Amino acid sequence: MSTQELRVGMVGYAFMGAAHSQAWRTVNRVFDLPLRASMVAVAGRHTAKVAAAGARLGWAESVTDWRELIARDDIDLIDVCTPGDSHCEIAIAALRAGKHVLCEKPLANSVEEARFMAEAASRARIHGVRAMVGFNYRRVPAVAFLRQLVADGRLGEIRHVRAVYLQDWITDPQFPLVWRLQRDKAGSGALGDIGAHIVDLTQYVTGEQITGVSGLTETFVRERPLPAEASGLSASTGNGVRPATGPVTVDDAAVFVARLSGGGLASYEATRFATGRKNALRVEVNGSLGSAVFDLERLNELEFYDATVRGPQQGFSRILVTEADHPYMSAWWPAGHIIGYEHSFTHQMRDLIEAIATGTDPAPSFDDALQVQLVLDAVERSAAAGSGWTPIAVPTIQALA
Ligand code: SOE
Repeated sequence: MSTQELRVGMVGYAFMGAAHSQAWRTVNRVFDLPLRASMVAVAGRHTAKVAAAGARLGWAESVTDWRELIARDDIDLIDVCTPGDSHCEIAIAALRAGKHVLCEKPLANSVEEARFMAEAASRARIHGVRAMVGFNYRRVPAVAFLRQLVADGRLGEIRHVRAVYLQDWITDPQFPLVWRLQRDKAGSGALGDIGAHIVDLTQYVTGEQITGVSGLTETFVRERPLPAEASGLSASTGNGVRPATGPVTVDDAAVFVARLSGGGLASYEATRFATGRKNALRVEVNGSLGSAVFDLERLNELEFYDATVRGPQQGFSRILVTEADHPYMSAWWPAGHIIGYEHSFTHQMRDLIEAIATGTDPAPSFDDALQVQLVLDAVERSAAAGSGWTPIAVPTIQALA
């Protein structure tokens, strides 16, 4: 166990902050690494809330201004776990101060911001400062294994990729207008929040890039009640006053098709209105020699179809990705003892610490995430332009007669 520390400051402490904190607490207890992460301080806007979160999540101190973390010389890395509207300012300030950065996905709320961030990361890299983006699903062992199978040619030429990321947490029209539903804070809706994951993941496992898209987006519920704290009303609105409402300014769902740099075709679906689906991410890759399927709800498994196998036994096999020689698994339990969603974040921190210690660039980089941002932007522009959209004339009665 190294005694040299990697001193971390985290900004934000909600869902991703909690997931990252779990990983910072765990990583050096599972992996033998050249650096030991120390959880120096967490920053948040509300004094009492960030102090409570810091104590619960394992941070030594809590502050109410993220700029304090960047000014401190006892912090080496800034972990950005805030809504997208602050990624750019915080990450660039940290990089300019010579601090490594881990930034949650999507990188930014716009291509312009993403470009600024990628440029800042390139400049900082000259001084040995590293930057990485939190596309954590790359670090699920079955996903990393799928990438290996493709890279080893086991699927042959990639013909089709189909990826869905399905949630349903806002199907109730009374769900309040939280920050993820506001463009100025989130940049986009399902497209940037969960669509970014399947764009990155499919490019990662295939080693190919999306070269063009045609897409549709939709906002099914366009007006929602303001959150109690925003509307100034008590949560109960006990006086019977109907809570104020506000406009939803992002997509609820996005579907798009794409061409891949290797010549294949891909389809993507990212929605928060797939009623009954809670966090259903599924990727299928069809190649000339075989196919593979990853399903987050069975994240320890990979379905594999080997077209080179002849005879009646040919079919999809279910590979349990828990052997010691599967990615990351040697650090955990004996084969068959499965891991969970949170382990992908621990693997993410492992790879980041390893890169910083060895002076190499962690992946995905800000440049990788800029490319994802370009895809997201292209989908939005395609949807807005209605490009490639051919309406179907509604048949008139006499035409049917
Ligand atoms: C909400 O959609 C969310 O928390 C995403 O922001 C995460 O990136 C995803 O992994 C789980 O769902």
